[in-house]
Amino acid sequence: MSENLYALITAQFPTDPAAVFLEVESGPPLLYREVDGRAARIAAALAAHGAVRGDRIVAQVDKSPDAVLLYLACLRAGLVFVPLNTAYTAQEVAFFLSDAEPAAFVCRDADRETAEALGREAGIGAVLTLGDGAGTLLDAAGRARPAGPSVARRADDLAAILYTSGTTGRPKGAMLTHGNLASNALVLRDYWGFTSGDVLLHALPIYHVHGLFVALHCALLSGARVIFQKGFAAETAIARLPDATVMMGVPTYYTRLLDAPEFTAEATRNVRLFISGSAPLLEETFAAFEARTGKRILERYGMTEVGMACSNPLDGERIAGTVGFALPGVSVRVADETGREVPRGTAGVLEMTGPNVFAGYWRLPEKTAEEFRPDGYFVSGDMAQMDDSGRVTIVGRAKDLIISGGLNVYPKEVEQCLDALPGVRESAVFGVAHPDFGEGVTGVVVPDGSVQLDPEALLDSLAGRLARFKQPKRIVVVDEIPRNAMGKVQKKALRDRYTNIYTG
Ligand code: MCA
Ligand code: AMP
Repeated sequence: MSENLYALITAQFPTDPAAVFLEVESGPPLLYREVDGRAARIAAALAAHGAVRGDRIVAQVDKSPDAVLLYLACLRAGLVFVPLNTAYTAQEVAFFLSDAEPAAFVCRDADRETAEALGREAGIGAVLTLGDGAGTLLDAAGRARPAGPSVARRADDLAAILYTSGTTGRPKGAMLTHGNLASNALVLRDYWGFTSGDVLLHALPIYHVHGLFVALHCALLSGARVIFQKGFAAETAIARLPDATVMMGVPTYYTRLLDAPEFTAEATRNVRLFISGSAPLLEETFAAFEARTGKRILERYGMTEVGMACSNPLDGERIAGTVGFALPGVSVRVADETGREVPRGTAGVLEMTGPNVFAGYWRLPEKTAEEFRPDGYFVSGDMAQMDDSGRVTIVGRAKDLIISGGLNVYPKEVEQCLDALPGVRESAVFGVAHPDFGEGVTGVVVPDGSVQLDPEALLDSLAGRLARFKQPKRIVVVDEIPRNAMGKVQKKALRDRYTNIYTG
């Protein structure tokens, strides 16, 4: 029997021919009954461009029903979907193309010329745009004979590669299998009680695990309706909340909602569940949200490499500052640096194993081996403690990572860009509390004396090199960077020194 996630998904579709999958801000909705036919045509158009099962398809496209259909078409055809953040610059995309070696690169209409140049450089067979004008992927799909039934896949066949950056500054492709995605999706649907009566307010981007897998799979596997918004804006979210029963978001969405006076208990009256994740939800946000709406946000914890690992309960107690319990089928432990479990209540590194845990980093077997214990537990790099009941609290990070508005920024990557700028001797990048993004990317640079350094000019120089969300919100020119006796940069000292830079 095929273990293709697509077959599992379509088997759950509602039988009601009028059932809506995606409701968009303008234009007709995408009905469940239309999904398979349209995905089959896109699959056929990709095949016509030479894509065969196991090939990667890199997509850097705007959020739209067609983008979701492209993902589903890849699953259906046994292709490996590789979504990219739309904020990545051409320079960043060039790396992903050369690393993933896709059969096709699907881009936005507006990026066509640059994408073609990048595609030629990386030797990619097909560069396609998702628009519906002549010559686009959808144009070809419209004229294609739909592909046959979905391609048989085993649980350990790859479904997607999602890139995450790393402490070395080089992004790594996390390989997720059909089995990884299916197991996590089924668990979440049931754990959070999704049914066909649910209406999910979806404002997340669909190039990350949160918006693409967690949110969409819960809806697809329950036949729920999705209010599919282009992106998050408090005003548009509040306008549609009265029609929703579930909302998922990063903490910034919840703080921005709370900043809006029109966000009231009345606006949330039909919502049975608000879910937060991707970054720590401050206890004060949890409390303010409950005070305003009478509802307790359910916080969960996950990673690109493992999908969701822990969640506060749907029916039990949701405790602010904790991420709840290991999800069914997922084993989680808090361990010392050798992988030995530490006593309950003691802080250590969070590790996990289960059918949700990824198959390794694309073409990086050594890096993969480094992140797993011999008994198969994946080392998350997050510091946590577990109480006697198994409830997990994230207490910090062992990895040098900043999470800004739910997006990960690895300081090393930003430092490498800053160090390459004329006049910079060295730099250090760190995260500091930020009222909107949770953490604000912050940099200090030491001049080499060759030119006068101006923080604004430095920021301008980063524009083509780094996605906007990775660029420091502030750069400070300093005489020296604090180091310990071993010469290691003291990031903690920097975080302490600039702790109020955004909060005044
Ligand atoms: C945009 N900007 C950012 C960010 N996003 N800067 C820092 N951090 C960000 N996250 C820049 C913009 O380019 C702009 O720059 C300025 O900040 C403000 O733009 P604004 O329009 O306010 O931004 P936005 O469009 O509102 O975006 C903020 C956002 C968005 C809504 C918080 O970043 C977002 O949707 N984040 C969610 C990310 C996500 O899905 N994470 C899940 C990863 P300027 O104006 O100066 O040019 S999956 C994951 O982590 C795991 C698996 C898990 O557990 O879920
Ligand atoms: P990503 O690499 O984008 O998948 O981000 C995964 C990281 O997000 C985790 O390793 C954590 O550091 C962080 N994260 C996700 N959910 C939470 C949460 N609820 N609380 C704290 N950190 C979280």
